[in-house]
Amino acid sequence: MPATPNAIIKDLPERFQKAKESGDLLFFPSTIHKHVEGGVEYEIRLCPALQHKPNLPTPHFDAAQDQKKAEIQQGKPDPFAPPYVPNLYIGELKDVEEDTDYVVLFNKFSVVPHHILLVTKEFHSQTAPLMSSDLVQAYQLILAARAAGQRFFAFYNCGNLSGASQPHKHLQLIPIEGDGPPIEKLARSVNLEVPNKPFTLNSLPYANHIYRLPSHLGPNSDAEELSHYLMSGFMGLLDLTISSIRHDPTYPTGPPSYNVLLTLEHIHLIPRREEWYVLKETQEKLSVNSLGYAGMLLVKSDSELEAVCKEGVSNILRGTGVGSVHDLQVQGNDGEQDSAL
Ligand code: B4P
Repeated sequence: MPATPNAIIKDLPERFQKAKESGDLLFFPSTIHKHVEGGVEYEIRLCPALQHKPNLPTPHFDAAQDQKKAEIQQGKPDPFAPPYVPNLYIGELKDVEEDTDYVVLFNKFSVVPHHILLVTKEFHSQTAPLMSSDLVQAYQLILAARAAGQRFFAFYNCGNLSGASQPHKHLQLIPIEGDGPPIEKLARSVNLEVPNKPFTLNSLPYANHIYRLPSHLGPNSDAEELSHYLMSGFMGLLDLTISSIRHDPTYPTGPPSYNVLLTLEHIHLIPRREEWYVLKETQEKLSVNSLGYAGMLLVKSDSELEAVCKEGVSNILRGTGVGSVHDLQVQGNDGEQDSAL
């Protein structure tokens, strides 16, 4: 029996506690370090306990069009397929418009309490673009959290070079304290001349494409209206992302990789060309996923923290992202407006 987004959000604290106490959910304590650079206050999360979590090899998502292939490539069962671990299973959601089912699970390796995964019930590949139902279900969870006085945002690591480690299609949602992730705050400060056209944050040294959702979207919006705005925004950003990638002559072959951030107010798409950044100082490899492009990086030791600050967060994000061709996109009228900061 499908649950509602409100019921999922309401049950999180009690279920999280139970999952943690059972030992099925592993919680890794961390501390946040603020790092100001180029006018952005980045959040670098130091989590030494994660050193003991093995890094999963990145699966080759391109060939993983079904669950069995994905399991063979990973050399182990798909953790997002049934039977679900009862303490990690929160409930199911159904998108009636698109007749698509989802399961909501706790992230087994949790750094932020109440970090959840919105997983397609049938196997779909993590290289596939988001569909209307993916966006609507994630947005409805964000709205349900807002109604309960909390701020959540969703992210999607799409493709081999995006920081993803599981080939079964999943979005992730985490709560955030204060008024949002650092890069979202920057996006919010932009005054748009044309309200429904994508824009870019020019002060960031990598290609980024952002769409502002209309402010009237809320708990009273029906799925059809949400789908209309979320999909037209997402498709416009995806075109620009592909265009940014096409302008990079050395971009690796294969399906494009990119990160998606979905907040109450914006959709962000960031094209990716590298999963890892090698820190000059220590030669350590830093994995960057969507959260990095929200302005939230994860490090596993004091020396890594120091090396990241020395290297500069914007150099790291430029290294794993793609160069901006915003001016060409505006001249070519590729659907992006001239902006911002
Ligand atoms: P992916 O999209 O495939 O990859 P990811 O979020 O980059 O996490 P990754 O697995 O690469 O872990 P990492 O060491 O970088 O997402 C897969 C998700 O499924 C992850 O959340 C993973 O933990 C979860 N998962 C894997 N096996 C599972 C299972 N059997 N059952 C349920 N869930 C399972 O990072 C470690 C953790 O820190 C991740 O949760 C990551 O999302 C989180 N994290 C990274 N940066 C962070 C930041 N700046 N702030 C807070 N948390 C951060």
